[in-house]
Amino acid sequence: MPTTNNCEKSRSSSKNQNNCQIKVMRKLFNEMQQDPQCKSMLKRNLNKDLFERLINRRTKMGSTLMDVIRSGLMNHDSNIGVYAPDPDAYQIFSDLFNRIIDEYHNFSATEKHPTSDFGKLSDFIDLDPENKFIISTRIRCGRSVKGFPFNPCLKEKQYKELEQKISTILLKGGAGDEELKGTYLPLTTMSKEEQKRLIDQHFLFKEGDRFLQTANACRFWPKGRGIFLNKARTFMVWINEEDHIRIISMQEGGNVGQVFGRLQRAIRMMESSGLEFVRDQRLGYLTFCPTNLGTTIRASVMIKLPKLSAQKQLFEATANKFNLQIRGSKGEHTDSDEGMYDISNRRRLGLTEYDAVMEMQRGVQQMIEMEKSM
Ligand code: ADP
Ligand code: CIR
Repeated sequence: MPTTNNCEKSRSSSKNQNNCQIKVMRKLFNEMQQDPQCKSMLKRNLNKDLFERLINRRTKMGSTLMDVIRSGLMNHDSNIGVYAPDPDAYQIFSDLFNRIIDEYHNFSATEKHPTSDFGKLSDFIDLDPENKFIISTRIRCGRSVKGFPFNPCLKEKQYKELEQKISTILLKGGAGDEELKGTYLPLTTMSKEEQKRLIDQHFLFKEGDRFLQTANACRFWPKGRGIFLNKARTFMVWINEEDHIRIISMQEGGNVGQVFGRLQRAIRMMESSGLEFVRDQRLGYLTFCPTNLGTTIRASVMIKLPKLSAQKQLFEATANKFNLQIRGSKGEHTDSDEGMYDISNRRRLGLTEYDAVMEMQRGVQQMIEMEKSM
């Protein structure tokens, strides 16, 4: 990882410090552009001209270009390399974000995200009724609470305020819906063993993600962070990890309809609680990472496809054909364990919630058919 110095770390509007930050940013930018190993969307989309054009811009909250690109400058193995330090950044740095958003979601600068539509639940099926391929199915979405900035601009007090607001709603919520009832476990009081167990079971977020750390998303950790989860471990909410809120529905097997139905009930419960979420006219729900904009939905299966995955090129080409993303078995930036892969819809913006989940369903259905015929 490239190094940075102290002056880069301080957020200040004073001219000297600003010049110092710009000097560091130029150096890191040049290092990234010259690194043949770096294949990130940041590198591809931020040319010298655009870099110089954006270098002095600031959002209303004082976020700079450095706040947007720090993670990509310091992690040359980033896929994307940018984050929005606050909601306004999508506007102020739109010349960079729009290019990356178009490349990732296939959503041009003139397009508008459709209104929410979860469609007909009965169209979603059990993808693996004989339990031969799919270990589990998970669908998650993210939400940002109105009136609060994103991670790099959140103060310690605001992390705690968000945690208090969201956990109170969750502990009260779920009236009449047993599956949505549960307990809140703050990270501050969780033992390391319990934390490891929950991570290994795929319920809890991992700690120390360097992409998030360098984006200034882990300040005051573990304060204000935690997980709400139901008894059956089929519904959970992450508080203040990458986004203010991550709502997750998951269960063993391949029943997409049951998982999506539970997620919809959880979203309705949160929406009727009085919490207001940040939604942009053009970009849909706003999130910290531009890959999560729009519906914010990532619908995935944890799956074993030994024959198809042995043919790496065909496996990847099939995923691309169906707009799917292949991740390792312990989340993003991890490897596959025992031939297990996490396969999900890649696009979340420019399509409805129904379409995002359907995109995963169709693609995985096709992959299972291919596996069976091999
Ligand atoms: P996110 O889904 O929020 O983008 P990650 O890729 O880090 O974040 O995944 C979070 C956790 O969810 C990881 O432990 C990952 O293995 C787990 N996970 C993802 N999809 C599934 C699935 N279908 N079944 C079980 N666990 C899953
Ligand atoms: C990266 O650029 O690789 C990290 N900041 C994570 C990006 C989001 N995830 C993704 O594209 N799969």
